[in-house]
Amino acid sequence: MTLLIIPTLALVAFTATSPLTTVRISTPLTAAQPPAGFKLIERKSGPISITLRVPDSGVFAGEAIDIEFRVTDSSKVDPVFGATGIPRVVSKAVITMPEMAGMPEQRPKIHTEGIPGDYGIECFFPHGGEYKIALTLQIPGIQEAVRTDFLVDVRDEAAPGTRKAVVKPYTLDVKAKGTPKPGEESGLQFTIRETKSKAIVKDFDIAHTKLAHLLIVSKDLSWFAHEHPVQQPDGSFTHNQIFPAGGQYYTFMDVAPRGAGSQILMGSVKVAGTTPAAIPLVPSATTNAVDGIKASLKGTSNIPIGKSLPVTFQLTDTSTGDAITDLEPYLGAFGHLMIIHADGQTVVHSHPAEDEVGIAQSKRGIVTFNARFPKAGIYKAWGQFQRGGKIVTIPFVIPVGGAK
Ligand SMILES: [Cu+2]
Repeated sequence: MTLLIIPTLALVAFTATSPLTTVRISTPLTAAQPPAGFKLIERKSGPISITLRVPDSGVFAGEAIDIEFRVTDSSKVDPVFGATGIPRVVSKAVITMPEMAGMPEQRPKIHTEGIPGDYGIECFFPHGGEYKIALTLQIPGIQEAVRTDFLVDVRDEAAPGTRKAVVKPYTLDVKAKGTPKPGEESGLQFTIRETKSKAIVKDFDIAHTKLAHLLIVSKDLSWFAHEHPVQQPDGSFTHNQIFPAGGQYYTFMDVAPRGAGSQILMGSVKVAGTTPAAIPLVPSATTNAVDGIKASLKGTSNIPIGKSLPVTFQLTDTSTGDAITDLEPYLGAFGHLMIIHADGQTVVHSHPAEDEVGIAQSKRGIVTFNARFPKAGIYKAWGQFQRGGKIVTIPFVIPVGGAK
């Protein structure tokens, strides 16, 4: 996906003669200096300096955070206060994940801080990984926009109770028509609201050809469905799921409220009737065959926690043993991989590698995903592929971090 930022402005790219530099500033403490505890990343364009402040304590997924930056003019240096902060800069930010191409971008709000030249980007990172913050600054007195970007490493969501309580920007309500019964249409309704205003979110960016992706799993993760609820005029989404049996089910809505990036919102549904005995999650072999496709899983031994890594499905035809070369795009990609922790509380963000190499490999039956496992434990993974107009779902159970 090509990101176009303010196409009407002439954008000044930083050239080789003004290389982007990352420096630690060690000037004496002044009023314009940030409090201790921040890593400063500086970008320069002529006399203009843009410094991003990243907390030393880290940036965590699942927490709203203002990431501040300061814009200064080094041609105007005050002996006490240092380079002069530039007020009234009109800034835009676009946040993407380089390793997850094709994800909806975030366009966060930027506000001015109390000190002239200081600005705050209102960030919320839905999951861990490396994010790129691309800034476009319209600086008073400078005709051309200044454009630069910063990479910020976002840690996985902290374990509950280890960080101060956080308010997530969106909530999900899941309702059913009465109590759902096995084998009957359940009339599920999913309503996404802004947490603060409680307003129903109606406007979403499309991800993988859909406004919303819904995963429904039984509590023991033995049963799985991947559906696409339909948006209603009031903004909510509906889906008539038919459940196979009684018991508790987890629902995960993957949606991208306009400009906010992809968010996975959790809910649950109770289905009437007896709950079948839970099927234990036992690490599986690294090959599995479903509906004529044999998948060999690569890259899942000794998975590091909290690092993005490639997970590859090597697909062969079970009858001929040959590599599968006739995969069809499904929801805009050659494969989808969904991974959920055994506790049903953590969904692994996974995305097909959609670059040229990834696409060429997929046409030879080698489909690679980027995935990231935020904590130790047993995970269930479902790879989905389309061949001959039919979607095939191939499950695996993967232990991470010494789990057995
Ligand atoms: Cu989907």
